[in-house]
Amino acid sequence: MSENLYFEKGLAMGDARSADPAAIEVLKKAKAEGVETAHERYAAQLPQCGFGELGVCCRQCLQGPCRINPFGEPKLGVCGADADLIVARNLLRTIVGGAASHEDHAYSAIRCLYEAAQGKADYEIKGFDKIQSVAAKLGIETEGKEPKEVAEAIALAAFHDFGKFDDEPMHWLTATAPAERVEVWQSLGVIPRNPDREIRTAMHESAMGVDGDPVNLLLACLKLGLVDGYGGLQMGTDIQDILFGTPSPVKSAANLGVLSKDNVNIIVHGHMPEVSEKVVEWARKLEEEAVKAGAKGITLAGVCCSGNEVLMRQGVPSAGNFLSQELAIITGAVEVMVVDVQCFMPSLPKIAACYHTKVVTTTPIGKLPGAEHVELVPGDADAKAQSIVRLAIDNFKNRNAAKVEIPDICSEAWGGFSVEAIVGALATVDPENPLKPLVDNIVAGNVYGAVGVVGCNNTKVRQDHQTVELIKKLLQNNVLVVATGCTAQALAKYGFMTPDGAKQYAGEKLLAVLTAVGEAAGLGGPLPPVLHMGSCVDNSRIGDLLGALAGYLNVSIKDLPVAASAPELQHEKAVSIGTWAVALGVLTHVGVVPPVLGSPLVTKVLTEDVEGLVGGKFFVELDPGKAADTILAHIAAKRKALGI
Ligand code: SF4
Ligand code: MSK
Repeated sequence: MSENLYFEKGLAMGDARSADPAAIEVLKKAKAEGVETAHERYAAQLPQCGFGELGVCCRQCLQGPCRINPFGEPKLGVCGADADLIVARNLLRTIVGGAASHEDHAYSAIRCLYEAAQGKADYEIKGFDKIQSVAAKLGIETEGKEPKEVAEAIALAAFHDFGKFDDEPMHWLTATAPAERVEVWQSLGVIPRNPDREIRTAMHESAMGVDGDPVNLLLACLKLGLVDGYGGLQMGTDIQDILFGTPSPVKSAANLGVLSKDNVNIIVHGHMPEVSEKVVEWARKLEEEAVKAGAKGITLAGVCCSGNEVLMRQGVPSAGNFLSQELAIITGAVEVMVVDVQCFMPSLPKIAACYHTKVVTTTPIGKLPGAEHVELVPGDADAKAQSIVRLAIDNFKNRNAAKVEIPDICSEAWGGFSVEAIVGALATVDPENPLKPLVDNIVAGNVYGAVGVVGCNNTKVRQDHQTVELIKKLLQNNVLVVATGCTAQALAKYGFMTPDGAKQYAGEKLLAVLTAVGEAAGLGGPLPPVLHMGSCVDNSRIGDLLGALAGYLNVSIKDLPVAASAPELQHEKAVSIGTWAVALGVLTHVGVVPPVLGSPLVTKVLTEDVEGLVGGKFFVELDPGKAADTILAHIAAKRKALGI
């Protein structure tokens, strides 16, 4: 069977939990072996609390929990807070959670860069081009300086944003975002000054007895979206590219079939490339030891955004996205799953205990009872990564062959489409003016518009289904798609990230453009119709691309024929990323109902009124076909307004 038909195969298998035939196979194995997954735990939660679903439950003080009845009484919490206030406060705290996760992730990368620049960390700085471009945007002098000196100055500039106490905007934001956006945000009073300070203030603002104005709280949501965008995503990506290099196109593979029954299998899972890059480096160096232990070698694979990071830079295949993390262990073939921060389920050690798999935690804030803890710090990363790889090799002998079943399902997948790589490919068509071929094709309607599709899986919706159906329709209508996060891994599984995928899924006009650029760039065929731009923090790459296009056309991002979508979001981070996208001026689709419907006011501001302030807004649509129609209509309206 053609790998591109895996999605249809999954649908034909008729499993409401997943559209992925590999996942369905392993879910059957799990059932036969009596292993519970997130799907069964979700079923056990049903019906979920209606107050929680509407966002009208408040636990902000010990007089609560208070619940507002949208259909009757009570209408007020003990302190007098109504549904609008409770929903707005809860939303702000959700966005704070997302922004804090990304910011803390970025902070770890900055710390690692700082120590690497001083020669105190086990990391070589690889991204020399990125040092130049980031220094240029920050106004850091590079003339006559060693790259390490500049890298140290960049790390200090980042620390400065986290440490400053004046009321000036954070420098990383003003150095990155289009000036027009900065002006809009300034006029609304939502520019972050210091990302840590804004997180503190937002927690204070949303505490019992502080901000009682839901609209003011929603403005704080916008501010925290910008904290996420610039203090998390942008800093994270910039610094990680400096440390590990800016990705360039690379061929890889995706789905559980990337695991090997003959090799030691090591999975990296989480988000921090400081951890995953080191594990990859040492797994490659210690392959001989695995052979001595009776394996044919070592197979590395990734899950969630650690998987995206090492796919983008190292071509390491992806074993799957968020809802496949437990399934990877249930194949019975994984010696070690290494986790760092974010998106690993607390269930993992319990599932691993049914097999021989060892789960290894690596950060002081991400521990799991039942896992082994090997703290991987920059100054001792080599020794720690070696010990993790050796743990996996040593564990190979404990594998129970009778329990190993790896679905023979995986697709080729290309990754590595950083903005620099995309501009590089376009430069093969027009070296003087690389963005011109893309913009000319947008103007001519050959590329009707562009959509960034991001985010997670969610047990509430069939794994990958909404994502794939939405993207199929957009591609048929000649919309170029870029993807990150678990959504990118979803699309990778079904052949959307291959040159053949362009022939199968792209509309005629889009296919012609992808073919012309792909051939000029020496790929010997079309560019994939969905460009893998990386992990969740790499959404900043999409922001950079939008900024460059808007700059080229001399318009605001809000005027571009573009949209964003998170068809299967689950994490707080997806909400904070979406808020940043809206602040950038982008129409943003979500395919899972967020807990805001208990407040008609909040719902109206998010889906209507905010557009008048920043140009972007949210829309919720669970039907992927209808979501595609709304996005296409939006693109049509933007094209008309631009006169194209
Ligand atoms: Fe109830 Fe108000 Fe306390 Fe919330 S802050 S739990 S609404 S009394
Ligand atoms: S890992 S945030 S489940 S995309 Fe970035 Fe995937 Fe969502 Fe985590």
